[in-house]
Amino acid sequence: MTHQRSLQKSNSRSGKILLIFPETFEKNLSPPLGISIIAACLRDAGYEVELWDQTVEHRKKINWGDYFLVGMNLLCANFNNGVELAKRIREGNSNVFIMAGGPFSDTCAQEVLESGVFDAIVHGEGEYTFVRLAKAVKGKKAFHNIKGLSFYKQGKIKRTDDPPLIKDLDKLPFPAYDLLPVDKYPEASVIASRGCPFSCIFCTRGPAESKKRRCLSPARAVEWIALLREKYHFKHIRMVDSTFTVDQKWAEEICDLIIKNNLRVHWSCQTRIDCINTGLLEKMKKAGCNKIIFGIESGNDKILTLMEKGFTKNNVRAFAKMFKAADAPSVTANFIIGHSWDTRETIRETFDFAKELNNNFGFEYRLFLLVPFPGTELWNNPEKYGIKIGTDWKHFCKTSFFGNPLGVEAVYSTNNLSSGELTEIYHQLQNPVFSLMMKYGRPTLLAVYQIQRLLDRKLPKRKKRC
Ligand code: B12
Ligand code: SF4
Repeated sequence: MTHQRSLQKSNSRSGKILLIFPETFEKNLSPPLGISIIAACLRDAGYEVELWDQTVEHRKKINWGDYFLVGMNLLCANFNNGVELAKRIREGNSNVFIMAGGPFSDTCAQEVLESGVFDAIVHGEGEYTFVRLAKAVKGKKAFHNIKGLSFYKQGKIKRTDDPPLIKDLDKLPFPAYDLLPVDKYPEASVIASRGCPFSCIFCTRGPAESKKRRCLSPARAVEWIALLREKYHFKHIRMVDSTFTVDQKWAEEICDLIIKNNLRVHWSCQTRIDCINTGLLEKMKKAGCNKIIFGIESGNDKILTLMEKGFTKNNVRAFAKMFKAADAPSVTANFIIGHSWDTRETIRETFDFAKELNNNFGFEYRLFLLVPFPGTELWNNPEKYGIKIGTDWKHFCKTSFFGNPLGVEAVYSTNNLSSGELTEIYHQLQNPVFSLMMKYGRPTLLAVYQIQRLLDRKLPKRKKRC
């Protein structure tokens, strides 16, 4: 039925557009970039726009009749909430045109459209596509030739050609921060480049990303950081580029400009151990970088090769030595457990490697449970990798040490480990007692674990994060 509604919708008397980040199990730590950059583009094109980040403003008084167009950012984690919200919006305004974009919509357009509440999906980068679509919907014109969309046509889902990647990122406006309650976020994020040329099989990159990397000019990137520091008074900025230092000269220029402009900001970023050198590490620290996150992923060389990571444990050790000799920001090493080829033994190797880096080089480490997100090489070829993937979207989200680990469940099983076993191992890893279990064996440590739980009950409860 959705497909028959589309063109009559713009009869709505209203003239505003609302972009929403539907609620998930945790709050956004920083203003969501995707919808707020699109909002700025729409405003530049003359539309009246509002933003609602439901993760930080649970309830908001909204008169649905005011909008002719609503757009939502959908992740696996908020797809179900997005559908429920879209149903409520329709009850309040049956003429409204409802769109979705973001990682889940981009990779699972069929599922989103089959929910029956969305009129169209935007694939990839949404900035220019959404402005074109708004124009068509407002003017009651056909939108079926606009590139980068999926929608129902004559009962079938049609996907139009992909638009070209945005060439000049400097031409995009900065996010419309003034439309968000910025004081509700502890930090802000900046994306100075889009894309990553590497091929790790578990990685989705993100809808605005591809193998081809595009960068803001260093001057524009630093102007963005200065805006957040000086106008919005954020003290910490997370650079959310997939791999910040692929182009080391470019990264160094950004650092030079931060230093030259005396921005006095703390920032973090993520990159790879093979995309960095001593000079850059030291320059980053001088420019206020206080943490670099590296994806190390496994403590087993064979698995590193099979996942196409492109480096070995010895490469990591060599990097760690370089890091130790330099005046560098602190390092967090991310590991994933539950790769297709993981066994209890290789997970032990991963855990031991994390400890080795911690003991010898002071790296913090975090262990994530793998999630084969839609759009990854793993998701596209489960048989090839010997995994069976479930589709309970609410478990395609809680992956990690971020937030509350309770409720995290493996959404897949491998040839070696069932989803139950993976979940169990993950939860054991959340507890320091697990390290002893690795050393002394399961039965002894399960006993220690039970004793610890009994002791825990006598201690005051830990505060929940969200
Ligand atoms: C920064 C970031 C975070 C930050 C901040 C998020 C925030 N909003 O403030 C933190 C650390 C908090 C975070 C948390 C999580 N994240 Co996160 N995050 C990212 C990251 C690295 C960058 C997002 C970003 O800002 N991109 C830049 C902007 C410009 O791109 P964009 O958001 O994709 O938007 C573009 C398009 O998608 C599209 N678009 C987006 N929305 C809309 C809406 C409409 C209407 C339209 C038309 C178009 C459109 O147009 C935009 C502009 O081009 C991405 C990976 C990536 N590179 O994208 C992962 C990513 C989005 N996160 C992911 C996940 C899983 C999570 C967590 C669930 C992790 C966890 N805790 O277990 C949580 C959930 C967050 C929540 N609120 O519950 C996954 C989502 C995968 C999926 N299919 O669902 C991603 C893709 C990374 C991955 N693992 O593959 N995240
Ligand atoms: S995991 Fe990191 S290095 Fe690998 S493809 Fe994704 S963004 Fe690039």
